[in-house]
Amino acid sequence: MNIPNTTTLPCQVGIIRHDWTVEQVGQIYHMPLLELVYMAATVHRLYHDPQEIQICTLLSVKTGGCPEDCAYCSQAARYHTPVQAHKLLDIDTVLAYAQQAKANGSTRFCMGAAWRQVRNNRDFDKIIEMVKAITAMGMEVCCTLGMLTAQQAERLSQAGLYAYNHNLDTSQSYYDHIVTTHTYQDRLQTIENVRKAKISVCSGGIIGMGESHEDRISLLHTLATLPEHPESVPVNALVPIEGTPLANQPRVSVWDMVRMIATARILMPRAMVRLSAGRINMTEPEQALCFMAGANSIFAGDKLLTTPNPEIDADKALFQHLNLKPRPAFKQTR
Ligand code: SAM
Ligand code: DTB
Ligand code: SF4
Repeated sequence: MNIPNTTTLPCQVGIIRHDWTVEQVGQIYHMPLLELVYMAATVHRLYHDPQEIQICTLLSVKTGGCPEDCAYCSQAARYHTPVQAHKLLDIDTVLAYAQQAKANGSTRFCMGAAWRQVRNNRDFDKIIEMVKAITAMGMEVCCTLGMLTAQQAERLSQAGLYAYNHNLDTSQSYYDHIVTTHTYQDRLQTIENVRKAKISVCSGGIIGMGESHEDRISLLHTLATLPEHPESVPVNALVPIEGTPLANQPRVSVWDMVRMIATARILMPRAMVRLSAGRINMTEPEQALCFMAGANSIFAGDKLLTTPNPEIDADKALFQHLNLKPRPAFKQTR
């Protein structure tokens, strides 16, 4: 595609490609910011209705006590964080949250559990029941439960699970600065298991963990060169958590969020790009710039998993000011 008035790139944009080179990703990522936003906005309009934003709600169905050492996470048992741990919530409680999320306009409900991996036990049986019941309510159901085997992915798929979130989080080479209790290859394997079970893949990352621009470029390159692009790509700004190794990281600049979102949009044109953690610290115009750069999904509700998120009323005002409308559930991207 030729986009007028943009920096000429020695590569094609606007088409679905899986053969991006790291150099090409770097060239896009480092474009002059407004040129980058313009290119991303143009690609966005080829594949999506730019007025539509997907509204998702998160619920932590099992909080804290996780054996892993992810340096950003409030739920890792080894760090002394302010999070109150709890066992798996019962089905009725979760269904009540899902009903409320639907009533507030969410079309996707994402359940998170602080597990290293799923085990074939009663808790997994309960999750399966939750997936069935929330799917029957007409919502897209997503889970993020840690590592999955191919058989477990298949079981979730049979229950109607629409999407599975499993983030790569950062570059392969920076990963062991952040996590040592599982590997990047483990993450890729779970994503492959999810893909094989015909569940939609949600995978993205976090910025602000001390990584370099090259690490961010490498993360985007890995995602954009998977055999199939993830259907959704969450871009999280680190929420620094007291007690974790990353507690004192400086706040991510909005320009970095915009650059990350715009590059993801150009590399993976069909994906839903989610402006995820970090909205609580952003003004309306800053969020608008992220939407302009190709973000078309958010988490709504006053809590993410364990940290605060903008109030429903603030988001309603944002949608009104920008004339945005919620994207219907199960809509296929063109
Ligand atoms: N245990 C599962 C796993 O590791 O995939 C699911 C839950 S985990 C909390 C889901 C994702 O939330 C992480 O991969 C990370 O991208 C994001 N996340 C967690 N804590 C965060 C934080 N403090 N700031 C930004 N993103 C965070
Ligand atoms: C994702 O990429 N971000 C969400 C969701 N997937 C599971 C989680 C953000 C968590 C932010 C920190 C917290 O609330 O604990
Ligand atoms: Fe947190 Fe998930 Fe890592 Fe556990 S595996 S510490 S819940 S990010």
